[in-house]
Amino acid sequence: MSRQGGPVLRHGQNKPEVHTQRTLQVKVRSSENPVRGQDNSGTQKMALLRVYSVGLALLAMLALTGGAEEKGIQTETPHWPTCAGIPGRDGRDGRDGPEGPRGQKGEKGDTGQWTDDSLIAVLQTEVNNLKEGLSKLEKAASFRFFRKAGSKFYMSNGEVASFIDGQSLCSSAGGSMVLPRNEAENQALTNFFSTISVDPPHVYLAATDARSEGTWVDTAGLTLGFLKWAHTEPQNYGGQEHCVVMRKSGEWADIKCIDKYAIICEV
Ligand SMILES: [Ca+2]
Repeated sequence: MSRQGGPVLRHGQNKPEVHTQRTLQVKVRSSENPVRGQDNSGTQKMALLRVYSVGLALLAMLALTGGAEEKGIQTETPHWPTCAGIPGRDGRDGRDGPEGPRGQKGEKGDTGQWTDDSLIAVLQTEVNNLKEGLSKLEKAASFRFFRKAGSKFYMSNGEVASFIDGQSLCSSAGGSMVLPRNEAENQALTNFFSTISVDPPHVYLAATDARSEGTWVDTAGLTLGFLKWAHTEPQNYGGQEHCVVMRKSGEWADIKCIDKYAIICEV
């Protein structure tokens, strides 16, 4: 039995062609215009080349993106589960640091209390000072003229004598011949001497250069640290002036030690 509408297979013929819709369309178009068929083949090649190029570009983009993600994964630090061990011993103490700045001055403390020993020591010192002052006053009061100047007493009877006699007079009274050690004492002695009327108006000082000309020393042999020479003095006139007197003006001059001048003592 034959099928209607189906292909007829004859002897000597090849296997019947099976045409799909696509092949039929291509065949129809190829049979209609062979030259145009060649154009379609070139167009397809160009289309394939474009698809191939686009595919290559997509692969390159995927490779770059994948590479970047891969780098990100490699740089990430893995976190491993940890387990705390036994704590170690404390380390050694470090060296002392440099000294810090000085602090502010503190408040004044409370006044301390006297102890029996310290109070007795202070009272003993005061008693000794009073005794010394009283002794000086008793000696000074034995003279006709006396005056307190600082810690000293100047005293005189207004008499005149040689240097040697004047030293003996003062020593026997419990004092010594006057000798100013500084400008203040020189001025105090000048003031006291101005109240005494004697002639000539000069007073002996306890200094000499008898042992070494020009080197003025006190009765203990110590070189004087204070001098108050008048203009053109000392002269050592005639090579015999080895003692010194103070004038009413307070200035000094060298004289002969055997000459008689006012005597003032001090204690
Ligand atoms: Ca002299």
